[in-house]
Parts: sequence; C-alpha cells; structure tokens
Amino acid sequence: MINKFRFGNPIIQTDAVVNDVSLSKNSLGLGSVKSDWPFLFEYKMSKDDMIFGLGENVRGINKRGFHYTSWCSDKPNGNESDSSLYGAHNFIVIFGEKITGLYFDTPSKIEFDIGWSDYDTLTVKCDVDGIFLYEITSSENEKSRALKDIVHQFRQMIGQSYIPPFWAFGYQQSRWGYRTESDVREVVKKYRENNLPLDSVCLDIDYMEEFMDFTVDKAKFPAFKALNEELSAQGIHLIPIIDAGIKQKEGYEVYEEGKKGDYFCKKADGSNFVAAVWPGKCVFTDFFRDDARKWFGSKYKALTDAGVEGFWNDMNEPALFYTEDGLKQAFDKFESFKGKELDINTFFEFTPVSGSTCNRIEDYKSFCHQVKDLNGNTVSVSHDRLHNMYGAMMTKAAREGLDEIKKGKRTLLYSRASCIGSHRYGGIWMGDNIAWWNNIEMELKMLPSLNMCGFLYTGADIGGFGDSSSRDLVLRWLAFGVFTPLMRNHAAWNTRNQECYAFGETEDFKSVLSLRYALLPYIYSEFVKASLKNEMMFRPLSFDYPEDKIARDIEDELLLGNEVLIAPVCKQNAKGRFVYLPEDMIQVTWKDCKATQSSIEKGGHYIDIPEDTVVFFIKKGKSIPFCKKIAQSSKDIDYSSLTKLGDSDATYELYSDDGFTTDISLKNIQKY
Ligand code: MIG
Repeated sequence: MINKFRFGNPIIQTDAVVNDVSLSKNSLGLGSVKSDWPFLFEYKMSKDDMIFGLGENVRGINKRGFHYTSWCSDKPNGNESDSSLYGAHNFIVIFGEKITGLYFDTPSKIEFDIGWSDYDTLTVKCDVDGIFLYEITSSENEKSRALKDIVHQFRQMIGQSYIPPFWAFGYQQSRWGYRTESDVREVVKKYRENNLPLDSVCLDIDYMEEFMDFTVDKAKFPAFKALNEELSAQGIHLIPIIDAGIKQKEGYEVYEEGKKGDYFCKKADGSNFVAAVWPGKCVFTDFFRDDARKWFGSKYKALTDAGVEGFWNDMNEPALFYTEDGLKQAFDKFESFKGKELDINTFFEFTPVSGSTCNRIEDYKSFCHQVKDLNGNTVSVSHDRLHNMYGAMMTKAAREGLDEIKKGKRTLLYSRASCIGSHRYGGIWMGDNIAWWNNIEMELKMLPSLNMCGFLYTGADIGGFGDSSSRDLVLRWLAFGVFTPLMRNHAAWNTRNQECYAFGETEDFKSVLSLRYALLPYIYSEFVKASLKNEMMFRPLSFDYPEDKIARDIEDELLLGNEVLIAPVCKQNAKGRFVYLPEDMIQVTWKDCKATQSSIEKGGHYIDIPEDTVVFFIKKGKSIPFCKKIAQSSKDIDYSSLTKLGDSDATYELYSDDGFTTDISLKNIQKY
C-alpha cells in the first residue's frame, strides 16, 4: 500500500514516478513530520532497526550511524567521510518492528541523518520548494516477504529498469589513456592472443577532437567506421564517452546548432551560462526542455552512423572546473594574501583557494532551466533547485535519441550522474573509485542499495580508477566483477596499466574472466527477470534471512537471484576468507576454467580461495545454467552447450532472447 503526501510547494513533477497515486487523506504511519516547511521528518528508531537504501553512497548496506546528502557531486576517491557521491537516490527502507519504505521525491538537495547526530533518531530535512513523500507498507506478515514486497511496490511505481543488449554483459576494457586507433588495436590483440575473453573497449575523451562531443579526431582515428567494422568482426564493440559540456567554439557544428536552436542553459541576463571543463569554456544543454533533449539525443547519430552501439555519459552532475566569476574571486583572494605573513589561520584559508572554483553553489545558482510547473506553465527555475535531475535528464536525452535512431534495437548507455527515474533510460557506473582494497566492499554494498532504487545495470571501475593497482587487487576484483551486470576494468591516465595482460602470467586472469562467460546465461537471465518483475538482482542476506541474527549483520556477502550466494575476497594477502552460510548449500569452486562442486553445511566456515580461484555457493534444491564451452566474446556463447550447476533435479527459470531487439518479455522464460 502506498500513501502519498505533499509538503511545501513542489515546482515540478520529477521524472521518477510513472505509476502515480493520488494524495492520501491518511496520516503518516511511521514517524512524524515535525515541520511541514521547511520539511523535517523524524523517526525514533528502536535499538535494532536497520535502514536500507540510498543507492549510490558510502558506508554500510545498513545505513544507520551516518549522514547523507543527496547532491550529485564529482567525488573522485569517494571514501567513508563523503556524504554525497554522483547520484541522488532518496529511497529508504526501515526494517524493525515496523517495515516501511519512504521515498522523498524532490529534484533538489535533501539531507538524511540516520542516527549520526543521535544514534536513535532518523531525520530527513529539505528546505527547497517542496517535496512529495511516498510511504510504502506491506500486507505481508512474514518479514522477508514484506521487505521484498515494499521494494517491489516502489519499483513498480518508478517503472521498469533499463535493459541493455546482451553484449553489454560481456567484459569491457577501458582506460583513460587509449589515444589512438593503434592503442585500441593493441588492447584487442593482447586480449585475443592470450585467450582472455573480451566484448568491448571504451573510448575516453582522447578520441575526440579537442574534447568536442560527437567528433572523432581524424589524426588519431583516421578510419573510425572501418575500425568499428573490423573490431565488430572480432566480437568487439567500441563504447565512446560523451561529456555534458559542449565546447564554446565558433564554427564547431554542434555548438553552432545549439546556439541557433537556443538550447543552452541561460543566466538571468539571457546570456548562455559558460563554465570550463575539459575542452576549456563550455555551454550546457538545457536537458529539461523537450526540444533541447531531442536535439542533443539526435547528435549521437554522428557516432552510431560509424557503427557505435554503446555510450557512457560523463561529467553530468554537471562537474564544473570554473566560471569567469569564480576564477576572478579566486584570483582576488590570492591577491589579498600577497606580501602577508601567513599564520595558522590565513595559511589554511590560502591553500584551498585554487580548488574553490570547482562546482560552486554560486555557479549552480547563476543559471536556469525551462521547465513545466505543476500547472503546465513553462517557468524558468535556477539550476540549484533542480540539480539532482540534470544528469538524469542527459541520460533521458541520450535514450530518447538512441531509441529514435536505432528503432526497435537496444543500445548500451551508462551515466555517471543519476537520480531515480533515469534507471529507466540507462545504467550507471559507480564513478571514480580508487585502487584500494576496501573499494571492493564499497561496490558490494552499493549493489543491493542501488537495486532497491531501480538501478540494475551497474558496476564499479574494476581494479580502481585512481591510484595504481596491483596484480592481486585486479584479480580479486575481477573475481567479484564476474557477478556484476556492468563488468568493466577502468583506470585513470596517470596510473599503472591494469589490463588482464599487464601483470604477466595471464592464465590466472583467463580463468577468472572465463567464469564470467560461463555464467553469462545465468547473469543475463537474472538481470532481465529482475527488471521485468521489479525485483532486486542482488539482496543483502537480511532480506532473505531476517530472523537469522548472524545473517542480518553480514555486509560482505550477497545473494544473487534466488540461487546464488557470493562472498568475494576483499583483503590483500588473504588465502581465503570466512563465509557464513545461512542454510546448507553447494560450494562451487572454479579453477583452471573448471567447476567442481561439493556440499557444505549451514554455518561458519573458513574457505581456502587462492588468487586464481573463484568460489560461490548455490542453495540446496536450486540449480543454475552454466556454459561448458568458454567463449571469447558474448556472440559466441552457445546456449546449446548449457549444463547445470547445483542440484541437478532442480529446474531453473531461464530467460533468453535474441539479445538485441526490444522484444523483451516474460514469455521468453523456459524451464531449464
Ligand atoms: O574528471 O574522461 O569518471 O571515468 O576516465 C575526469 C576522463 C573526467 C571522469 C570519469 C572517468 C574518466 C575521466 N572523467
């Protein structure tokens, strides 16, 4: 059951809810609204209450004990002290005596204090315009069912999650540093030479001419279309990046067109808002406008015409390096220190000045979007009041454009910034992480939290984006990555190479990567079913075993579908790990490209897991499909060679289809 409430004066209908309900006459079932406006919600948590949700964020699956602010931010090296990352996902599930879902629908900043100021108090605050609050409860008595039902109702309300083409579940190699056609060829050659499976290579900003969107640098990629054709024959897709900012340069077609159509965000004086990003000074498309979105989306054709079928959209929080105003302020401030002896106070004012030009709230306040208000009138609203939707609207623009260009076909799309609603248009990667061991666990914890909020096609930069990675870190991360829908190795330009061939002795990498291809029919099937049925593909153990005291607190294991439990090794030098199994299971050990199985009892175990080995578990009475013949790319997956792992008597609901048309429905499920 869903109750909807309204507080303050929301300016727009966000793009989140597709199956809306009318405003409720009931009062809130849980907690209380201390102040209607500015909005202040408060709930006194009992000792054992757990709080789930909030999508892309740091810290635990249980979010209690910290504070979070929804404000899409460029946060390289996100760590435990960051309250905001790249997305805004305002859905939480309270799990205690009462089980309730709360969705705070607003396009702007909102703050969650989940037992940070006071361990027993949950507060949610918002003071921008107004919000809609949806309270979701379940009639299911059993806790596990109630939890799943609440997420299910929410997901149904926000609409079906995006489903990419089949090949998007293959392994992707990326690096900010592949500059030329021959760099790309080299990557593909090394993967193929070493029998390391591969489906895609991502192109970062260097493929463009002067970092201009929808251009290809002819000096570095003289025959882009021919390259796509040549690679496609080897089962490889190129996935170019598109940035939010459009270079302000006379004569650059995209800029000239946008200027002519008047599609860019404006300041109060009617001039275009200009801020610097990679290409230098840029303008920004007003993705809130239907015509501007349509125009931007159509530009992807420049690349699809050359054979491209997938994209990643970056810097769409939007990330800003500086505006002229911000730069002037910074220089003035620097000037004010000149000739002074800096002391304890002034020195610490001095050092942050150069960074102070990035992503300033003053800049976000200085430009506007044209939106339809709740009465259908077009109004001009400053960006800061709609900030969390900007990246999502860019995803929408790309989706609408790509669907128009490639009628009836699926295209791959993932974004950095997001907000609930954009889960229908594309996936997200988890932004700039870092090559630290704890980042594997960070990714693991985000997966179920994101699934609750509708984001299914997701994954982190395997090996870590910032800082140099190590052989063992890449291997262990891959061993977890074989289960994540987006499986992409990506790194920053100033780091050590971390491709699967970069560390020598590629046999270990080959075996781990091959497991992904052996599991592809299962991963794909679970993914599509989760989307079509509005379910979570990854769940915390607490969702299935809410009465099991040990399982409830486990945050380094996950359930995948209704069959599998995964428990990745997240520590350097570990030869294995402790695993808690909430029921009797079958242990699958993958080594040298072969799976062996053995029974294992419910309870705690220390499991040996050498670096070249992947271990996972299948519930008793369940089975999963498994490819015996290892493919080098997803197009070679042979469904006729499927076998079963787990309980050989158990039937599995296998979803399969052609993998590229939009003809996706539950009728494609067969008993296997
Ligand atoms: O500020 O395009 O998150 O994946 O490699 C850096 C360069 C801009 C940020 C993305 C990262 C990408 C990088 N981009």
